[in-house]
Amino acid sequence: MTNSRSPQPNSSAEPQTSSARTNQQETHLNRARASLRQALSWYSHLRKPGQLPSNLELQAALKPELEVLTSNLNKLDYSVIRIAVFGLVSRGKSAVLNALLGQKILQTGPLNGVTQWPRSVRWTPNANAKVQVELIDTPGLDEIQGQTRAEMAQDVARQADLILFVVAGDITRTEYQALCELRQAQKPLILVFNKVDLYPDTDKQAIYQNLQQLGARGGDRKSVLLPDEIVMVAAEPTPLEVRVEWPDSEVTYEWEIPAPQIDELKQTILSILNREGRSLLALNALIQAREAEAAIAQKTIDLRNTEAENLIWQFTRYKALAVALNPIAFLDLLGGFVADLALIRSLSHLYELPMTSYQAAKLLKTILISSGGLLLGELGSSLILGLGKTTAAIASAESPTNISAYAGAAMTQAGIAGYGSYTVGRAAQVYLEQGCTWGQLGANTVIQEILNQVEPNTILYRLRQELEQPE
Ligand SMILES: Nc1nc2c(ncn2[C@@H]2O[C@H](COP(=O)(O)OP(=O)(O)O)[C@@H](O)[C@H]2O)c(=O)[nH]1
Ligand SMILES: [Mg+2]
Repeated sequence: MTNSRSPQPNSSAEPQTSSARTNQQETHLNRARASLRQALSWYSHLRKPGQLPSNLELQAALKPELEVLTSNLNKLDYSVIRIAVFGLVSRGKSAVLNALLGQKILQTGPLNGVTQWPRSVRWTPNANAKVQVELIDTPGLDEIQGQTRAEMAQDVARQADLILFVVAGDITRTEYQALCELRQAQKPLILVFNKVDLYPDTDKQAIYQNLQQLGARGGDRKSVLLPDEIVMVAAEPTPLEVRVEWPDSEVTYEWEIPAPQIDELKQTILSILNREGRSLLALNALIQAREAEAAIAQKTIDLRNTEAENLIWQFTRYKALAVALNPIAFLDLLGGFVADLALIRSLSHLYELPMTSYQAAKLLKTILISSGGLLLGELGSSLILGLGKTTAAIASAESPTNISAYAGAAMTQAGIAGYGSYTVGRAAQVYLEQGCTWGQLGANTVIQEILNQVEPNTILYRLRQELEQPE
């Protein structure tokens, strides 16, 4: 008898061996790099000065986005993971980073405002790490006010690949709000419960359980935190006064600084970095690239708005005229189709957004289908009126009175065709605004690729549901 078991297809949900995982992470990094390189070459070389009057202005406007693309590509090339620390004032954010670093590099202190600006420090967690880590210290979320605070937090969170949120006991309302806001950044987050040396064991456990419950209770059905994303540390334990008895029976008191308790956090971070660090890095770079590309498209479209309007109208008139003057049915239909295609090509050229003829044709098809009724009307009228027009044209050759019949059919048809062209132009504008991140090696495509491959036990897997929701 033959073996009834058939070989199982290698599903992405199955746990992988560590070497397979390493390969996969490497692939993710390479795909992200390729995607960013493609984007950079599209956007930095296409916009040469001199071709259009607004080019210089456009170049200046796009500088920040091009910088985002460049800096993310660098990050990928050097595999630098950014870990940012957040929390309210004096929770020990700087102290936690110092404890990870193993030396007191960042200033800490009981006074508010010791850390004024985000600061970053290189960390080499272990000798054979495949990634480099940059630790980013920030001021307390309650130290800077209003708009600046929100901007700083957003900015740092956007750049971070992993977020440490430091609390020092039961969480306050402000902290909970800040935590939820940070979760919006859709980045992996570890809740660090610091200063555990200040609490007796029972209190410590009670607070830990509170934090767990709070994490599980997140808004809109999603949990804010999983239990293994909460870690207890004592980054800079309070010095203890110890009594020292000397051989000559003299007694003195000395301050002893207990060793920090930081190993569990270090291990948690290391295992994340090891398991999915490079994939997280790739994904984050792609997400930032996608944002930058959307901004590039938007700015280009805004700056070229007048030219685009003119172009659309020009094509609309041209198409209407071509359709009206063409006496043969089907040929005008074809002519109209070609005109729409040319309009899409011209628009993408004007915006200098990447679009091949193939993509333009596909886009036109999508538009034809999605704008249904109106364009069907156009097609229908092309056929019926076109046939009528052909008949009228034949008839008008025999009798001059029939010319008016021809003209009537032609005018109606031209009006509908022209309007159709206008719709196509508008739809193409919208598509170009959002569409160039799709397509081969487009940021969205590669993001999907990576997300489709993540394993169930990873942070990425958990982020997937959130990331997959359309923006
Ligand atoms: N007892 C105790 N105190 C700590 C611990 N970590 C930090 N601190 C103290 O908390 C204060 C604020 O620390 P700092 O790192 O400057 O807080 P930040 O404002 O969040 O950066 C300092 O006086 C630290 O000595 C800890 O684990 N245990
Ligand atoms: Mg600080």
